[in-house]
Amino acid sequence: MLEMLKSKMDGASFARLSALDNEEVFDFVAKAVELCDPDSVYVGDDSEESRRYCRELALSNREEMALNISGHTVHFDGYFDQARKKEVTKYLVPAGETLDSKLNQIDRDEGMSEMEELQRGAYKGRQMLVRFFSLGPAKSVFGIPCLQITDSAYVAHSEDLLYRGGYEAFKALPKGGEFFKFRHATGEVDERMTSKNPELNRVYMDHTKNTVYSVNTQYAGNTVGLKKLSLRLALRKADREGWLAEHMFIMNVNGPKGRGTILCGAFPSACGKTSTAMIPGENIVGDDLAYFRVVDGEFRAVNVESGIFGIIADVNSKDDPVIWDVLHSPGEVIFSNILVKDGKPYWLGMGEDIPDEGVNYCGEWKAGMKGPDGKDTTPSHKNARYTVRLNDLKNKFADWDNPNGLPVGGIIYGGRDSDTSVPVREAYSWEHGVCTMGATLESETTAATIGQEGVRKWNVMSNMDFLSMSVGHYIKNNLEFAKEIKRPKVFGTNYFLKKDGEYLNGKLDKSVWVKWMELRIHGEVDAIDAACGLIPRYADLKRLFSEVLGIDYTEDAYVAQFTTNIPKLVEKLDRMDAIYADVEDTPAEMFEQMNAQRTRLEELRAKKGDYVSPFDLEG
Ligand code: SPV
Ligand code: MN
Repeated sequence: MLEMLKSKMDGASFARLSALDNEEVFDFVAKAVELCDPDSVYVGDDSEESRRYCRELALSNREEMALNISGHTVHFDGYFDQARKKEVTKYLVPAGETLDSKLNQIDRDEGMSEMEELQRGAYKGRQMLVRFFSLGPAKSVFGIPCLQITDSAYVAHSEDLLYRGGYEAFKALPKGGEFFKFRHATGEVDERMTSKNPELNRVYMDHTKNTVYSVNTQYAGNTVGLKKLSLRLALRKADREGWLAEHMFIMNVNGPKGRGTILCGAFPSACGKTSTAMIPGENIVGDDLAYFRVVDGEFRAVNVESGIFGIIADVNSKDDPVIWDVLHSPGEVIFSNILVKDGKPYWLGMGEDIPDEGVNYCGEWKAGMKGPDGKDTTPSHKNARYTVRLNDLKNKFADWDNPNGLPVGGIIYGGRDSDTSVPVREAYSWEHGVCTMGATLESETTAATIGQEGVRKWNVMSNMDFLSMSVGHYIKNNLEFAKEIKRPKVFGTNYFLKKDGEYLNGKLDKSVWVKWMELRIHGEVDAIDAACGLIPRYADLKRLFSEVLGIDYTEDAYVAQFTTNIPKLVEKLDRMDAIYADVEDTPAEMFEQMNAQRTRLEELRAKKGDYVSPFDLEG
């Protein structure tokens, strides 16, 4: 086998591969060579030379094009390949095994033969890239070594920005040591290097073999193995080993006297996740994926990634100065699916005039053009993105890469809801928060999403798309995690409360909510019991609004934002009862917490009526 592999690669690549002395790696590489039939194979390590090789290959094979600023490139995905595709993302289930009936799945043998057919000969005329990365810090209890095989230099380049190198971790791996592996094949492409056969896009996950396959797609959410493909595998591994893999940002909030407190947050898309992680004056640790473990008796978290694959729409110089600066300075940045005119990138909501022609996700684009499906097009796709290294952000947390993780003070579950929940509230306990804030997380559809506006979508811990077990089992894992130690406080946020069609909060108000949470974690402010959690006192918010934003926070604003809306909160419990009646393995605790919340709300209603001002609660 090694002889066959040797014939496909140069001496340096072969030396790097054979130095690993790992049969499972050799087998996976050999299988890819036999099946996909590349002209040649490149094996990289953690060196700058390997990174440069992939970066330059992405340019020479036209998966990326250089932009005016040095180091900046643009990558395009096909018109029908602009996001993750749930319908074609399936678990390969071996005969005799059952997965939760709500998970998208296919018989393993059937799925494997379909995938092999689609990938057979797919690397002909191309070079196969073999790269090694680490999920989480490599030399750490959190780290998971990963092997990525792909014929896309854009995928490898993205991974060099988004993940820590893992070649040395593979070298140090004991015999039989566990790792994740990914085999992606670009498939047939057109002259723009985008899929000719997007209808044949498949993402198949073999959770029994820690392996994910994908084909006929370029979009990073389907191809970059370490991002969402790995999250499904990590959820299974975490389940086996008693830790948690979450779809959360991590940030450091600066408290009084130089104190820092780590908050992690799960927000479905378009609920304020990245903007919270990037609040001016605080520090970002990560914006998308977190692993939690108990380390030395503490609840600790690592950023699984080392970069950001962020939505670029609405990034502007005023609201997002840190990202804006990175996107306008020399250095490695991959823009994807934005509009390019004369070597300059443009995107929706950037706060500048956007040209009415250029090159974008449609190809040569002109304003008013319809897409191949007859739909209206936009200058830049609403899911257009930037890929950058965390180290390039001025507001990164200095200790973001700590191999022991960072001690977590609080967890936030953030939804989008126009009429039910107050802007910020604290759970009575870990269990109360996990059940009534995380497991009942909802997001309303917006004008930017497909379908009707204002429809509530249930999204457990914002991790729903990635669950590789039943919802009930996942909630149970959250409830049971870290039982023996002090758990973080849990908070619920909602930045989207409206009255008469107008938002009740300013965009920057979240800066105040995180400061309040930070003080609560250290027991430095009191709170008011509002039957579904603890809410801030007026005096504390008045002071914080003044200190943080220089705003005079009025009693009227406080009443409008923090009135307990009992009819709407009960409606939410009704919705959740109906949903959970149909969820397999729901822990009893879930129903207990929801019933207790209902009782508290009904008792409050009997005393104070349907709508209870926070001043009425205080009194
Ligand atoms: C998300 O959609 O949650 C993302 C981008 O972070 S993707 O890579 O598509 O998952
Ligand atoms: Mn995400």
